[in-house]
Amino acid sequence: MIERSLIIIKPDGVQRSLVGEIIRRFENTGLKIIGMKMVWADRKFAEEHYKAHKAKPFFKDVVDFITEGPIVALAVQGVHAVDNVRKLVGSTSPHEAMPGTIRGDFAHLSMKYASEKGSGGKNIIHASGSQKEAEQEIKLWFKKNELHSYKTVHEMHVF
Ligand code: FUP
Repeated sequence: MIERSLIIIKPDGVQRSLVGEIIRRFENTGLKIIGMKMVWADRKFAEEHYKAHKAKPFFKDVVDFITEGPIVALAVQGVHAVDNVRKLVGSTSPHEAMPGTIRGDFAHLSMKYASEKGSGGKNIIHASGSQKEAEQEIKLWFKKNELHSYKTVHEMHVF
């Protein structure tokens, strides 16, 4: 039940200075940050990250978008981490994301709007969709020695 999940604060989140606000929301729940770094991904790396979407019409747009500026990658750990992170992040399309979620609070566009504009959907954040995806993504984004094992006070109170 203790899982890990990968979170990426995308270029729009970084450029809008939302990094602290976003990380605070995960930390507040007691999820443990076990890895964190700022990276400017190149196209090859971004294409690997989005390889599941290779055949989709928006593939080039999402690769363009995630490589347009630096991003912040985080690996977090906790009980049902994948679902808990997705809950805090909200629906993929910000216009459907509930208030209180990161996408619902800080964005409002739809994927339809983004497609018509010919751009990747600026939805601030990426979060792993399943445990399998999380493990693959953490392996892609972090080397073993960039992931840390330590105790937080939350393990006494919320785990
Ligand atoms: P999510 O798991 O919430 O990141 O969403 P998906 O895996 O379905 O989509 C991957 C990324 O493609 C999302 F960030 C949103 C983006 N996307 C578009 O830019 N346009 C689309 O029409 C659909 C998805």
